[in-house]
Amino acid sequence: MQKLDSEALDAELETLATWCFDPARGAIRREYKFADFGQAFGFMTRIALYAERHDHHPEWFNVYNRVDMTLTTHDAGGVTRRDVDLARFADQVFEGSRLDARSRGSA
Ligand code: HBI
Repeated sequence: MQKLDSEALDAELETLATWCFDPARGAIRREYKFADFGQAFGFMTRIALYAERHDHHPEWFNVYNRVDMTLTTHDAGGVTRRDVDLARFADQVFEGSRLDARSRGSA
């Protein structure tokens, strides 16, 4: 898979407003914050299952309720559609977990 050229990447980033491009890494990054560690780990579990299914894996750092995610395609040396798809999936899971938390009255 080919990395996105800067025009295509800019167009994707317009609709991924919470993500930023790290030119030094050739990667996109975002931070997620949850109510607690259980919520963060539940999120990571869903992402891990997606990653295995698509053979495309995030670089991430977790401490308690925070997950920092960095997406790049090592094989392509930059950001590809697979990273954009994973970013969108992660955002959907995150939004879903926030709605769940709200309906339980815990956030
Ligand atoms: N995950 N983010 C990311 N980038 C890759 O290039 C990649 C991966 N997961 C598995 C994978 N490549 C395999 O195709 C092998 O290269 C290990």
